[in-house]
Amino acid sequence: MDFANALSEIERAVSSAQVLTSADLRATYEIDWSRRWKGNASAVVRPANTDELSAVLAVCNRFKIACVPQGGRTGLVGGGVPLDGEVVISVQRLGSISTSEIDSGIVTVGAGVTLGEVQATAARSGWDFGVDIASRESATIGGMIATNAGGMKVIRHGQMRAQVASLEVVLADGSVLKGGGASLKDNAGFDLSQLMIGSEGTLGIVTEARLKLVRQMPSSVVFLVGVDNLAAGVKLVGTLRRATESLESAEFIDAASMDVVCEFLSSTPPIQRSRWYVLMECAADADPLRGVNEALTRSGLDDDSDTAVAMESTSQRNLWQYREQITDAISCLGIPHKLDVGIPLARLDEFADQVVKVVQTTSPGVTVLLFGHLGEGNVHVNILGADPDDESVDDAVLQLVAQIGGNIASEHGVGRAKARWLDLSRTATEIRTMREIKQALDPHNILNPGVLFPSHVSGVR
Ligand code: 2HG
Ligand code: ZN
Repeated sequence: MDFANALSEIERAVSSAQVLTSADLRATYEIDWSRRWKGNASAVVRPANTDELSAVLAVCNRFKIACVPQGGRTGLVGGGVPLDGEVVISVQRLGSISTSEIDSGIVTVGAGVTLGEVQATAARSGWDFGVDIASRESATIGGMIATNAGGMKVIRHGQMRAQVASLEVVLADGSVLKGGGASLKDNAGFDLSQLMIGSEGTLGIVTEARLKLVRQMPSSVVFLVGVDNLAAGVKLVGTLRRATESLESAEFIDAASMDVVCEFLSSTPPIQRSRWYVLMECAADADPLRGVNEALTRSGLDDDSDTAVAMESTSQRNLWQYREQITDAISCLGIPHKLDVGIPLARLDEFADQVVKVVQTTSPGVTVLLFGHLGEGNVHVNILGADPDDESVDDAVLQLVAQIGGNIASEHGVGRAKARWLDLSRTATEIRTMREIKQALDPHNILNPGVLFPSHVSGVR
């Protein structure tokens, strides 16, 4: 009864057309992109602006209704999927884009704007955006901020956190937190916008962001080299970083991932078969090859036979697809276990050897694929062939990560997938402090319960 009353209040706030309750209309909002996370929502609410979203949260807070904020559903840790009858709050209709501060290198966008739209807006004004991920046409800025997304350009520009000038966020009780104003520097107390970034929808719902843009680099080169081990790849990246400031991306692909993506693309590897492949991009005002050849030579990798170099956009896109299409290629073969982990660069090689052994011992016969962002030691461990609900393989990988001094969530967040392992990466004091902040901002635990922290309040009806 309470829920019916709450729903009529919500309908009054956003109109009944934007409250989806029938199973067929809810269906696409109840499953994530990877098909790993699927549940049911008691309703899907689609506010058109901050005032509407604020009114919706105020009602949910009063009736203690659990909510799952949702963007483009491209997350990979179950952070945006209702598993337990929560109300989904979709930000997809928050689609405003303002270029009024474009001369200061700032664009202001609604949470539902996709990364691709931000990139296109930036490009039209002679700017670029510092974060890029393969799901750019679907991933929304709100979700990317909530998860502090990383991607292919972190080595040069940092993660989402580094691109945010200020945020507008609706808190659990419906009040609106607007950080930063129009100034470019703001040192008056806590940086609450930064607190929200990476909080995975547990502290508030981002409605609008002022994003910092970066310079466009007109000349670029993409190259793929084969290396025998990841230590050689790490050395090459270090050599390049010392030789040039133009390094924009440094990615790695193992032989198993290259096989899978080649099969998917009906293609063959662009260079000789190798145990590992390193894909890099350098971008500069001019002469992007400056420093690159020297670094390759110094690393003993200048032999044409195992290096592919692309100078113009079509051949560059062609090389990039061997890295960007791996996720889709794996998805065609089944529902993988995905473990996005951060490993100290000095121990990357050791981790790559050990993780395969550990997984094969825990779950004999499965396929392990390793690829990711070399600059940050960010490994995407994908495991095909294990039962999606059997967490023993996840446990084995995450325990190894902790033993080796790595972190359990490098760029995808903790979500529901890794909440039970949070203490492998955070101390008891850190977890207590995080819980105290959560309790202060969302005392009824209505925002994304079960995400980040293991669930302790079911909260729905
Ligand atoms: C990537 O870097 C994404 O391609 C997806 O973060 C990683 O599919 C994955 O595991
Ligand atoms: Zn990634």
